[in-house]
Amino acid sequence: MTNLRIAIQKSGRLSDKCLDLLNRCGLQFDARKRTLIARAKDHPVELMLVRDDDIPNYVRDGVCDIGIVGLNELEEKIGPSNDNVQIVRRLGFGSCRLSMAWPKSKPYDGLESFSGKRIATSYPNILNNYLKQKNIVAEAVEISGSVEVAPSIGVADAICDLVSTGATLESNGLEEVLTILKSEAVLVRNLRSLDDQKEALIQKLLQRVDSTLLAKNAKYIMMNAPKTSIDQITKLIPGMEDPTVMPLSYDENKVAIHAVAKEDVVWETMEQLKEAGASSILVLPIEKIIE
Ligand code: PRT
Ligand code: ZN
Repeated sequence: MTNLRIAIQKSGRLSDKCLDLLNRCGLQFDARKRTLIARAKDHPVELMLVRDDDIPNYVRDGVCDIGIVGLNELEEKIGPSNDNVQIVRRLGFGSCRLSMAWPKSKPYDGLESFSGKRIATSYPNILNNYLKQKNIVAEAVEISGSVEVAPSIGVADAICDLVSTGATLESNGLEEVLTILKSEAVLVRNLRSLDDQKEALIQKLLQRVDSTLLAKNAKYIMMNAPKTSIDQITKLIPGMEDPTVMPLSYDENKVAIHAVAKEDVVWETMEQLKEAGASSILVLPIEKIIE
């Protein structure tokens, strides 16, 4: 069997989170040296550390079997549907949006304002598809970095770029006016080049990814509560299923409630639980879940 090859970003915003996810799935790599290929400990798996721009094509062409990449990069490089590549999981990190932004100093009057204008972007394919869909004729000016400075230096009238907090647009006098694509890191696979053993390995990896994603948001919650408030209390906990309710030896009017909450338990929920009579409330992280 040849090794299963996984491509991730060598060095950038997604690198550490990708390595962390794979570690949690039981795959350990010596990727500190940041060589092109790192072999996993105890598994027939290789990690390819590359630029994120190359990952969609590597997966499409079978250079790698699996890749983790931003949805923005995937859509730009190979489009939303490709016979050879499938998005198998959305991973919930690297969240951002591809948006159109317009200089605050100029009047903006809806999408029509972009007609006949030059729009700087690193995502010309996504932008051109969008403009075509909306029947807007405008020029996409491709720029590979610092897109946000293009209007101030006269290279373009507006921009189309990734936004996360909005601080970069703000500090360049730009206003986000339209979102074209909501993005996050996705796990993609090649659909063709896999033998049975690789296929089995991918299925195992996907199960572990699911467990990891489930555990990441879930919390284990424990508390004591008056018997009379059990119903009220269990309704307050987000995504709680089948709590375990146990008698307390020292107080027959009270019980201990233990449960897995499928979502984070925020301070407000804990305060409401306290108001409903709960005490000694503990919220603990969960490392792994298999359902
Ligand atoms: O070297 P390589 O080609 O591998 O890396 P890169 O420089 O192309 O990518 P990198 O590491 O910057 O980003 C990798 C991926 O992270 C992107 O493809 C997105 O899927 C995701 N991501 C999430 C982001 C952001 N958030 C983000 N905020 N990528 C870029 N930005 C940039 C954006 O371009 C803009 O310059 O951050 C700035 C805006 O941030 P805010 O917070 O000021 O709005
Ligand atoms: Zn890149």
